[in-house]
Amino acid sequence: MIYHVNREYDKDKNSGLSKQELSQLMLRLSNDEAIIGKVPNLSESELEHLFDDWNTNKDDKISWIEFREGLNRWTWKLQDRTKLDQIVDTFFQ
Ligand SMILES: [Ca+2]
Ligand SMILES: [Ca+2]
Repeated sequence: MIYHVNREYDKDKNSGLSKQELSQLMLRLSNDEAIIGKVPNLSESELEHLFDDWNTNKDDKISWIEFREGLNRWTWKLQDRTKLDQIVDTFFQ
């Protein structure tokens, strides 16, 4: 699923996401919880930082591998334990 999304947003089909393509992809994810869970809206500078962080080989594009690994790291970093507990509690009430 994520792979498909990544391919779909790789507009120029160079097997990587440019900063602009990543921006469009993250916007889509922030508006669609069904794909990977809620992704927060990102500011320009946050996206800038995210791109640099995920682009581990510094070739100006995010490959599928980089995207997947970046997303994994990022999700853990953003994990809000209190919020998560609240959601789980609500779910089981
Ligand atoms: Ca591309
Ligand atoms: Ca890269």
